Amino acid sequence: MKKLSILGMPMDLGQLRRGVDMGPSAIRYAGINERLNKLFNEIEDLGDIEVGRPAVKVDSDTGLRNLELIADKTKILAEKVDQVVAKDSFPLILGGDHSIAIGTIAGLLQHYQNLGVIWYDAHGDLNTPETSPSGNIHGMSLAVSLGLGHPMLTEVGGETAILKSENIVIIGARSLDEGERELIKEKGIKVYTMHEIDRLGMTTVMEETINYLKGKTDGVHLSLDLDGLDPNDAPGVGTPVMGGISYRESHLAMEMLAESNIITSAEFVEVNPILDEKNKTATAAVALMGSLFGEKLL
Ligand code: 6HN
Ligand code: MN
Ligand code: MN
Ligand code: MN
Repeated sequence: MKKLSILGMPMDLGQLRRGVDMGPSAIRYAGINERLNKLFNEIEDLGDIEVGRPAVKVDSDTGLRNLELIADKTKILAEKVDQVVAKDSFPLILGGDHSIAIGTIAGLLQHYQNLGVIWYDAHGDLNTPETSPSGNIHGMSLAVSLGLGHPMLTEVGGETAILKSENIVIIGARSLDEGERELIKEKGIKVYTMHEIDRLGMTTVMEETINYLKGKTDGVHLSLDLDGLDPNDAPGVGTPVMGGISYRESHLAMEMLAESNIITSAEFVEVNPILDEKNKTATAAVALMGSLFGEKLL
């Protein structure tokens, strides 16, 4: 296996609950290097992007929280991700809240014309300033990547960096706002809600996801929000929703992605150590990374 580049994005500006900025530390502390050591020829940790602790600022026109800051910081992340892909290394980004995906995906879109995205999440993150019930940008990042939302955010990667709606698969959804439902229907976005996961089983869900993306994409990004998992297995998240994907099902999903060989970048987001129980959520994240990168027991 080739080279892995780890990049921390300790940003908590996309939502209200402080502490998710400590996610990268918690994940490193859970033993990411030890776990992934045998699975790559080389691992480099690029450290954390400097976010600092700026004061929360609400945009008076739109009600969006920390709009300018998030635009600035995700632009820096996009450049870093771009550099990692350019040197043929696998980018693994540690969040931070899910607004960081705006930067990750913008960076990836500099290289992939037909980027696929697997959005593993309890939520759709498909709100726009018009539909958002909260003004929290972490609930808007997938819409932004589709080119929908505030121009300061949609232009983070430049004009050409737009994700295609037919290249997205959402897995684990169980909390969608009205505007998100409409957007999913309008764009025909493929979604496996908890209902389909229960009905079909994770094996079929992943087989279908892989087949759906394989032929038509030139790279696939895994954006894994830990709140996609059930809060019993991943309690350290800011917006938990009951009835989620189990730890075991998530392992299976990661193992099937490893076998398929389609994943070219990944991010693990929304780990909030303050809300966690003995670093359980970061530990789950690292274990899932092991499976994603092909760890085998025997
Ligand atoms: N996340 N749909 C809600 C909102 O405020 O827009 C929740 C979003 C959660 C976002 O978990 O990444
Ligand atoms: Mn999310
Ligand atoms: Mn979520
Ligand atoms: Mn396993």
